[in-house]
Amino acid sequence: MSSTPVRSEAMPSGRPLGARLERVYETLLRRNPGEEEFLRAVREVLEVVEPVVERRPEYVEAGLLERICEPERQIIFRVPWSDDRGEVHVNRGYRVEFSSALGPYKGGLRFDASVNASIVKFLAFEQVFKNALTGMPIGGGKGGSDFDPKGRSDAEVMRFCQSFMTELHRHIGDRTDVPAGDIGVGQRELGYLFGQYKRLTNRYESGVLTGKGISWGGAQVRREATGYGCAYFVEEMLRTRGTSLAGREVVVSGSGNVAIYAVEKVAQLGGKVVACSDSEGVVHDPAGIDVELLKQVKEVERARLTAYAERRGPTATHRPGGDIWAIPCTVALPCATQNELDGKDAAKLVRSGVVAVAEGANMPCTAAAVQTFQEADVAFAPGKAANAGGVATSALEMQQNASRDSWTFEYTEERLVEIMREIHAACHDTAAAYGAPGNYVLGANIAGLTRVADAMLALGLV
Ligand code: NDP
Ligand code: 2IT
Repeated sequence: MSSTPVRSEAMPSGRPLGARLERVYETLLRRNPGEEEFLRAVREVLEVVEPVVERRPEYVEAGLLERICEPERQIIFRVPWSDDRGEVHVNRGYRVEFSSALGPYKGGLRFDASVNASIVKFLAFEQVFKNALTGMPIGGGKGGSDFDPKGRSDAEVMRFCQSFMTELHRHIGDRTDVPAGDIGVGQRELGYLFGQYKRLTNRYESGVLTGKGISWGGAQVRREATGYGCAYFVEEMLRTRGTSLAGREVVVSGSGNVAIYAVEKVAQLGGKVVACSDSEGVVHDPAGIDVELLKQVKEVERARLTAYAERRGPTATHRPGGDIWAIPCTVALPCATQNELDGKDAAKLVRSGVVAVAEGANMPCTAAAVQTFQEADVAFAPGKAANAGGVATSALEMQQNASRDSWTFEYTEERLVEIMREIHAACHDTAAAYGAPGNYVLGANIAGLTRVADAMLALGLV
């Protein structure tokens, strides 16, 4: 796994587009120079759009393609804060409010040194289609900062979050824009952000953020939802092929929020996760990852994966800088970050007999990797479908906040399972209806796009 997020393979695939779509893309290139991640995310959608506009010429007349690629609003702001020694730091904050056609802008905040305008914009763009696929009333947005919480004290993280929210609070609200977590933003950060929002506005407005702690307005299952949802999506893909996760060896990259709960649900569904990773190395544990130990190390102690390997005993080995995709498996779940699995990694997985790959992370597979999986007839689920369980459960949290209610874990998980089945069916059936059975990339993009586009048509030229 590379710790550098952008590789040349991160560029769009370059498959030809029709003349009109090529013009849309040229405008995009001119307006967003060098923004590789954003350009690839849009190109992936444009590449499957041709048959849609043939069936729906009114989309073209209404300028929908041009509008859907341009964020409604982009906010960039300064975040000054001081560390424990009194030294001043200045970070950059972002919130890209991409589309509010289906509901308030909705999407996470990422705190990581690699965050820049292209990354936030690509994540916001993907979020629009992902959120549409959930069938819930949520638009799409994303935000974050190039602040890295790793190695910072709680007090430093709190001061940073308070400064970040001092600016962000003017732009968000339970009916306007509802952030949540993402890389580097978990319950600790959300707590400090919510506390500052509450102080600045003098309102206990629970629905302004999701992913909150249970005692201060959070919902059951939100913490688990992305990883659980990803495992359920894989189970559905395998079911359509007459098989299941039971008895399979699975590799999950990352060891953060998404990865931990993907590991847990795969095990509950009868699979065995034999490896996970972080940006420093890989843990190979052929006896099966001990998820309780993983939670203790990563969530409670905020320690590194080396601590897991030391305490797990002889079954586990830690390989600094190791290559997780070289470990044999039949199901692979990339759950760390963008562009972590390239064409060569995909070829290795195909050689080792992988039958299903689902993106727990956002855009972890390069365009070349996706093509390799599709050519080898591997069931491949793009992130906007496979990891949509997180944001869908955020929408359930918003529902509970709006009605001042709280649901049980069991009931909420049932809702999540139902939502993931519906997303799978929408992708699967749309792909078949457009003559590309089994192509979940095409199915997800077209199903998401048509939901957003139909709402935009109804709302007029805004
Ligand atoms: P966390 O911060 O909890 O965990 C991120 C994990 O990925 C860590 O193990 C981290 O290792 C690893 N990682 C981060 N950057 C890199 C890198 N450059 N190279 C290699 N490994 C890296 O984040 P989440 O689990 O919340 O998010 C993971 C992915 O899932 C992201 O793509 C996110 O956008 C996506 N996602 C998250 C959702 C959510 O609800 N949280 C919902 C849907 C998608 P280390 O500690 O060494 O940095
Ligand atoms: O990428 C994502 O879907 C998230 N980080 C979760 C967004 C949310 O609002 O729950």
